[in-house]
Amino acid sequence: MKNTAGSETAKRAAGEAAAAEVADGDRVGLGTGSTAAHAIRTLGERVADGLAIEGVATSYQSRALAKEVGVPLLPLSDVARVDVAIDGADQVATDANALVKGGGAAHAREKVVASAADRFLVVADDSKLSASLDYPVPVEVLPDALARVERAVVDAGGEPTLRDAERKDGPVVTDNGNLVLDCEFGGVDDPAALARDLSGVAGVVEHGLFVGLADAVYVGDADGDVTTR
Ligand code: ABF
Repeated sequence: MKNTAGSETAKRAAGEAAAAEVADGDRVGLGTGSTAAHAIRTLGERVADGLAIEGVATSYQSRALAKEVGVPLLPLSDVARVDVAIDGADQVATDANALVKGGGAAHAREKVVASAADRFLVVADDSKLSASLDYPVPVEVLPDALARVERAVVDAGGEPTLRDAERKDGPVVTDNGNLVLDCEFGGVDDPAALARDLSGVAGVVEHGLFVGLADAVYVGDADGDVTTR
């Protein structure tokens, strides 16, 4: 369940601006989604011009794109820290350091990379900004724990929906072999508290609330202008 609003010009502007922050010698986390893809393509162009970096992909999709554009890769399993990570979001709270991610079902690896980053740069078009978080929170679930986690989400005041694959019958399966529940909470008053509650449920592999992780948010608009928050 992906937030697809927002212009391509805005996404490209945000992705390019964040990619410009990457320096020679950096180890770089490569996010997932259409906005992060602009950053990866820009990094590919900079590598062709002589920039020496090592990329760490957050998904099959970002790994494939990095290979296509010539960004050298390290396996995530070998990496304890990266200098900078660039990734998109489905919703960005304007009044708190909190994001909803996971529309691409890659949020478990995305969070590993973001938490390993000295600087985590979020890239988003301006349609993603919101005074508070009300976007459904993706929760990656161990398949055998589905019923247990669904009940825990309901107990926490949420309404879980199993994410279905768009082009075939059956549920979405993540790169890690798990399922995704999109959990509607109406509005999330206290993202840190909900993040703690969800992390405490056995069978939750990872959820899409990213609280206190972003060091900067690059917001693009339809004119191609970028503001940093
Ligand atoms: C990833 O891609 C996700 O965490 C987020 O769900 C999504 C954003 O995609 P896009 O940039 O295409 O809107 O970053």
